[in-house]
Amino acid sequence: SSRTFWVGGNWKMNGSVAAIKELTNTFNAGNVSSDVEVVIGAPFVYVHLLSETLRKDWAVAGENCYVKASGAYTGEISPEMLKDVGAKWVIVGHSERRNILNESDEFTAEKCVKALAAGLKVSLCVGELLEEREAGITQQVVERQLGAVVKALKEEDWANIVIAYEPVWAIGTGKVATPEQAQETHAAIREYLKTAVSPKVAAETRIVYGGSVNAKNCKEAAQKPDVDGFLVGGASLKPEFLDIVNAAQ
Ligand code: G2H
Repeated sequence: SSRTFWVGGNWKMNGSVAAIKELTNTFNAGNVSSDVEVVIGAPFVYVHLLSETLRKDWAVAGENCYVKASGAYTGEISPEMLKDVGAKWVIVGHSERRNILNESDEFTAEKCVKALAAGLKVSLCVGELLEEREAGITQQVVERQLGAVVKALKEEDWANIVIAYEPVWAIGTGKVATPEQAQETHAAIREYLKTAVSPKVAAETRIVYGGSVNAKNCKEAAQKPDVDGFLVGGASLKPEFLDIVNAAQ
């Protein structure tokens, strides 16, 4: 397809100056395909360091942002600030923000709008909880999460969005979704985009899988027609991330 394979790292709240320098050296020396778009999400305080030291064919992401450019919002970080220190992307709506920080679908959608307006690209995370999968409402949950964003964006905005499908029961648990489970939900998301946005956006938007992806399990999933890459947590803190970048090769 015309969809360039996309692999994101999400370091979450991990790292230190020393550890990041070491990992960056490993990544910078890695032999990876030029057919892959690679983005590394780092904690806010390390975004500047990473954007100055990371190989220039890879991009840096913030892991979150606020919905204002500046002002009296103690402790928050704006998309404009992320851009100022070299980020090209931001991760929005990660399940840890939705579920631990109680961020709503609407707040998440507003972050997408403000991040895009500031010139950042967005890795938009969606995904169901274990009890939601067991209740058979995976698709409803994902469509509710996406629906808030669909409502807030214009059609052309979708060129700067990558959707990360991350079933919450597979996150950091070692319980990876099967390639068939990922493909099934990705195909359903694409079908939803066709009617909710447009056939063009459905065909062109990258939908990547996240949740316990590692160097061993990525190869088979990468072959599925609607799996356009990965968002990688734990394994993005290790040299094996380079193998995941090359998963589709
Ligand atoms: C899902 C993923 C990265 P992990 O949160 O966003 O993390 O690969 O550690 O499950």
